[in-house]
Amino acid sequence: MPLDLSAFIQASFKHPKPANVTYTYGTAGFRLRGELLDSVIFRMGVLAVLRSKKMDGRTIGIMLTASHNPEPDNGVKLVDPRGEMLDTQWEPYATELANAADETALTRAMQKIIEEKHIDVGKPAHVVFGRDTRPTGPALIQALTECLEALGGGTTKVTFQDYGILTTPQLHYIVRCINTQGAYGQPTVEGYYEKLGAAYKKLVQGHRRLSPLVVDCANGVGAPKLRELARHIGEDHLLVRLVNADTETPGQLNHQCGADFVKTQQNFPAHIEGHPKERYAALDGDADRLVYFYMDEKDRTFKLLDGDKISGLAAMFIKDLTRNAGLENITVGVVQTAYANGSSTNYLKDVLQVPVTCAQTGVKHLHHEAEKYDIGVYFEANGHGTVLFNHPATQALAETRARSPAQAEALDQLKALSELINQTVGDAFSDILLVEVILTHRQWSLSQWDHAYTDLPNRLVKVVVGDRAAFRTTNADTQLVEPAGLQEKINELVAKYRAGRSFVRPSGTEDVVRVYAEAGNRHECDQLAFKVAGMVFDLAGGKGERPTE
Ligand code: G16
Repeated sequence: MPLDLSAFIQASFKHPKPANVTYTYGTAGFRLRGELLDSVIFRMGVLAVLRSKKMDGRTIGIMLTASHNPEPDNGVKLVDPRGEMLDTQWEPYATELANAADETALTRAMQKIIEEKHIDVGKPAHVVFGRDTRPTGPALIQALTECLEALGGGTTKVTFQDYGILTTPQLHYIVRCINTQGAYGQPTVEGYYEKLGAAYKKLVQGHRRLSPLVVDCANGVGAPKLRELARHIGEDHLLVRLVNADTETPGQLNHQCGADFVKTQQNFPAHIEGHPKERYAALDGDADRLVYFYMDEKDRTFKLLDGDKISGLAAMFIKDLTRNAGLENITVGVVQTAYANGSSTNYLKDVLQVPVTCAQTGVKHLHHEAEKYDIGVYFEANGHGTVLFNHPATQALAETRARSPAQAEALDQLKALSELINQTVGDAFSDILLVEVILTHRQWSLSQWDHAYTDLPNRLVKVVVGDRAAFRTTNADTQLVEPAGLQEKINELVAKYRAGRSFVRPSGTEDVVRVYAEAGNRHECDQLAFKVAGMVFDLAGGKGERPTE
């Protein structure tokens, strides 16, 4: 049956592509200044509809957010039926639709997808969407709605639902719930709180509650939503105090605060001075990343517990539980990226003795690697991650009969953990609850958790260059292929530093090139990072100020 596009083409005239912009699908979808995204969001409605038809009418999600980026930016992430990121094979289609110069090119691009993917356009499509708190969100939602309404006219059977303001992981959760007909949970925000809250309470039952957790909410959507979750769980089990929770004042989102700020600056965010007795955590702008931090009691310095520390803690706890549950055949593995601190990798391999895989940056890459383990723990150092339980692991949990009370308890706890953890994508809320469960069980302070291993000093520097597309990497982002010759120069530098390591890659979310370095001591690490950054700046037409220590 041919697709009736007359209403759609009329609607598309209202959302023309700006002539001078080329859109690139990055690490997590399209991301740039919100006012440049009207046509892109309109067209992502098309992609979601085609993807849903291809998947036999299963629900596809669209999240409007630019996560850790500054407030004027916005972006779009597409969610596949099981709640994971859009299949990477479809990314080129997204790029093609976004860059189609006019309606003729747009319909041609649609036709190409239909033909190449053998899509039966007579199939129904269902799309759900949400947005974060950015000021450009409502207008972009309007563009998306106009697309879906126009495509839904005639015979094409397109239905959709606007879930309003959500965290990114809440939308991922809802998509999975809808597509499993509720087996994963109720497809509502209430259902999400219910599922996580019930599992959390079960896991901390009978243990002494920890002191309050002060959470930097990046002045984003995490603030109202974490408040709701905490209310749902109740203060008897979880005490949180929200800081940087202002979603009303313009310009505050991610400004001097949030997980990305804390991780990259390695410092306290605005409105948190740091007190040795307090426990702190930070979310990013769409609440899919989490880092913890504290002030060291002895030397009163800032200490960071990033994604690597969270994955070490989770792997340690889960490994212990699988052993106590008698599930020796279940493999627990960890997936990291090149940004993982060298000490964390050593800790995982040598102390915990778990297999470790290194994946390319981007949760979409880590997620699929983690699926290869029975229980796959994946975290990026920036705090983005989760834990996946595959079918054999879930089956073993359901079918293993306990022969002792201790074994029964471990099995129950693992089952509750698999409910507590949002297995669709990295989720700062579910990760907070996971960390709090483990710390509650061990009655550990943040500093006791931190003592598992000592991070090698590390540094992340952003360099603005003429064209970041000139940078191409290989080997899970650890080596540069282009610009030619630059990797050799980096290698020469690195060889001069004890425990030195450095790599360079183009960001897929910001218009910068990222330089990462670590070395045996702070001084050498900073020196290495800025030498490499300076070299990148000089050789690749750096813009603005040359990076200096
Ligand atoms: C996104 C991705 C993450 C990635 C981050 C930075 O996070 O989901 O996997 O680590 O961007 O990517 P890049 O270094 O390419 O800019 P978020 O939280 O911003 O959506």
